[in-house]
Amino acid sequence: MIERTLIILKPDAVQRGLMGRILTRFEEKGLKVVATKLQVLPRALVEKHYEPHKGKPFYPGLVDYMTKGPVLVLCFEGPFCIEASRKLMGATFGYKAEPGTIRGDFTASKGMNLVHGSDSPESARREIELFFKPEELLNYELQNSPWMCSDEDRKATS
Ligand code: IDP
Ligand code: MG
Repeated sequence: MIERTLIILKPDAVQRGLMGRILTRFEEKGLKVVATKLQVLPRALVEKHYEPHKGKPFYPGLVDYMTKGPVLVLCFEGPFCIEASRKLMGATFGYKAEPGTIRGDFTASKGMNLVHGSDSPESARREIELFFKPEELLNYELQNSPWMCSDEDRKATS
């Protein structure tokens, strides 16, 4: 199944100069960037994006953190892209995330965890629509795609 997911390299990833290393993880996995923008996110957009967490104790701090500086917003596409990306990211809290994952390798913080990734097809759809206009999502083939995605991958549902 070819899916799309929304990934955000959070302000700490930009400030710590980790954008390249984090992006490499996704590229090496064989996921294709179909849209990207570097942006200081308006508060209202962050509030909408994290609406499912509204009311939780960490919500105000999360909104502050996400608006503190530029972020790199990306849409990736690939086989089982949503689950694959979540695995690359690791567990939410850096100190609990497995070594080898992005969070596990680069942070021990609870909330300041470098990267966002959609957690389901429904949230991916909602989030991609929040951050990108349809015409900003590019349709193109990577030269090596026949070696990264089989017919079975395309047809499978999970
Ligand atoms: P996820 O990013 O792994 O999907 P969520 O539970 O969706 O994790 O939480 C969204 C974001 O909110 C986290 O990535 C993290 O930045 C922040 N967050 C979640 N729980 C806490 C907490 O207990 N303390 C501080 N920040 C938190
Ligand atoms: Mg989440």
